[in-house]
Amino acid sequence: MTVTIDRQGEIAVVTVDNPPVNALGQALRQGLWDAVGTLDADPEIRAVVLVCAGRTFIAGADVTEFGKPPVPPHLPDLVARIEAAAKPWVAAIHGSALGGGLEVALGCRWRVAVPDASLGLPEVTLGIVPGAGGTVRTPRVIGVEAAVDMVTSGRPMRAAQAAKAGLIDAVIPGDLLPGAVAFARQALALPMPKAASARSLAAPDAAFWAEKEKSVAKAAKGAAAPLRALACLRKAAEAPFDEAMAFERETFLNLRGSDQAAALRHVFFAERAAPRPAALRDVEPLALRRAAVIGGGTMGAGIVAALRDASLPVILIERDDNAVAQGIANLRGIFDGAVKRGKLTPAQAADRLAGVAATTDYAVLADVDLVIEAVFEEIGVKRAVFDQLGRVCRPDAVLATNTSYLDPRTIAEGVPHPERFIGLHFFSPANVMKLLEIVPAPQTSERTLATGFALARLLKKIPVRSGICEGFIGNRILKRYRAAAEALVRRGIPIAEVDAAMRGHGFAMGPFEAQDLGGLDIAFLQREGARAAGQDVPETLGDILVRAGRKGQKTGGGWYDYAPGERRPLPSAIVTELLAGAITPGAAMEREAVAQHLVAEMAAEGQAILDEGIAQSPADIDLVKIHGYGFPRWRGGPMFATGIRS
Ligand code: 3H9
Repeated sequence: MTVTIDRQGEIAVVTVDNPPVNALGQALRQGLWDAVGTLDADPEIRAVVLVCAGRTFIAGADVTEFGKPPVPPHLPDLVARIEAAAKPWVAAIHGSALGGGLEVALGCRWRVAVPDASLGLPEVTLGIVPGAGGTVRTPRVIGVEAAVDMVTSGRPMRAAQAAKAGLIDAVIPGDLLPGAVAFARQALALPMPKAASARSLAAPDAAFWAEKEKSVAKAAKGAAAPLRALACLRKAAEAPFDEAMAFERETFLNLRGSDQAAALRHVFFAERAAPRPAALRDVEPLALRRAAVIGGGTMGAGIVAALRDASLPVILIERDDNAVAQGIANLRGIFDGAVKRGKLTPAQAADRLAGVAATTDYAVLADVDLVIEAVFEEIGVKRAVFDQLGRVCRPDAVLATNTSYLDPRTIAEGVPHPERFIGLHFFSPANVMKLLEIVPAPQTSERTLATGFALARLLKKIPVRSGICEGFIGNRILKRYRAAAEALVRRGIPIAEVDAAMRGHGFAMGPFEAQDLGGLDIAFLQREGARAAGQDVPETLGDILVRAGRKGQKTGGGWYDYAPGERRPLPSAIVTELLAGAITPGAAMEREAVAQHLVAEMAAEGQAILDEGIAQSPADIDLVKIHGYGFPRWRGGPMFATGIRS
């Protein structure tokens, strides 16, 4: 039974129970539709409390229905029916009231929520706009400006903020249901508030909309839905209610069938599947209570911060007292930065730091459950660390190496109980970036692998399993992408054109600007290492620049010049001269063709990675590029964008 009715005197309690997230599938819509009729006809009942069983209030429309023809009752009609009911409804919210869930709540006369509830209209993140009055009722309840912010960003609000904005009428600190029933009883004694649809709003002027269009377009980076949502909000402010509803519905239906919406749904489901691979469903991971990180440099400190954000106590090991002090300073820098950006309070930052014990003494690792090594990317240094870990750690403690390029098999050689060894490739800054490549070695046990995934869930990261190859999934595709971009430059396409093409395609940066930011020297040193080891690695354009001292922004120039203290790339006459001998001008290329060519190159490498069994699915490759390399989410990743699907 999805919808049940219970009577508490003059108050009816309608309970929705549609696991896992009470999504508004057809059966639930029908159940609520019928409940309105039943309760309207019940003379004993004066008000209705709508509450949900399980972990959340209604989390939205059922996204799995989006590919199919809509079946009545349609959500906008259901919301209108609740709003027009003879008995007023109170939405009692816990967990998340998102999308259609919030739209149903907006059809209720009152909304109450527990303190940790969150309320939002995330439709734009799925490539659509709210389709059941979200853009029309929300500005009537919280004002146009706040509604624009909420709908075009898709960001949810916590209960306290929602109460301040007027989106909810009360925060219920104790048990939700009795609190909501008591609220309903008291509310009945007061004058009935106007339905959201009947409220008036102050329409802003044209200058307001022009400015919002600019800022929304900038943040959207090519995604269509945020601007369409803004158009709906403008209609809601300027046209009568019914006209605005019709406009929103039409916009919703058009976008629902769009490529962008399909891509964003693909990412939505891929992200939810990634942390729990089917193959590991029955494998119990090791419980993680205490962790250690070896190395407090940029990467190590970032990993410590990520572990502390998940409330794990952490031991940080460095090689001498100076390095210990530097590691602590790096951590302090991370937490202070979070305080400055308003992400942590000073007290929380102090608590994060207090949970780190930094030392040079490996003996204290005797009882940790997990050690992540994040020292210098050099095989000898790493093996020396694992030598020590092998001696002091519990035989069941998971020992992980954070490496981008080294072969985990070589690092693992000689580690006692090699079944507990695993590669974990974090992305910098490790406390911010969502991607975690999980790289099992041949002897890695299923339990160790499952622990890697459990760690990702704990750190709220997107884990992707990778087989062993140079660069794993992400950096291997990056290498191909960069080589293909260089090949275009060799054919005479200007560097700035290639970057502009990728930005125009939705990337935050083009391949050359990104190299200037990160530095050209790391990849150069790697190529040099391979050459020294006798491999045949052809000279790249990047090599020419590094040899001329151009390592990127940090040296004042790389692919571009930079004015002192500035980050704006300026086309460089020196680079033109340095590369002149390597360029053979060919036919010009449109920007869109440049972008499509480079995405196709990424996808071709992705296909090779799949064929070799390095990646488990095209969706995994998409997640890697989206979460680690700035691939535009609304294109679904390189595999989805080129039609290679699971
Ligand atoms: C909308 O409402 C449009 C309307 O305006 C217009 C209509 C006309 N549908 O995330 P989790 C599944 S658009 C179907 O791991 P959590 C999910 O796939 C919608 N399934 O849980 C997973 O399945 P499985 C606007 C859904 O506790 C399981 O539920 N709403 C939906 O970490 C658990 O998910 C949203 O965008 C759905 N809507 O987080 C909200 N949502 O177990 C999207 C989830 O088989 N949802 N599933 O892998 C969320 O943000 C999170 O799920 C939530 C819970 C915060 C609710």
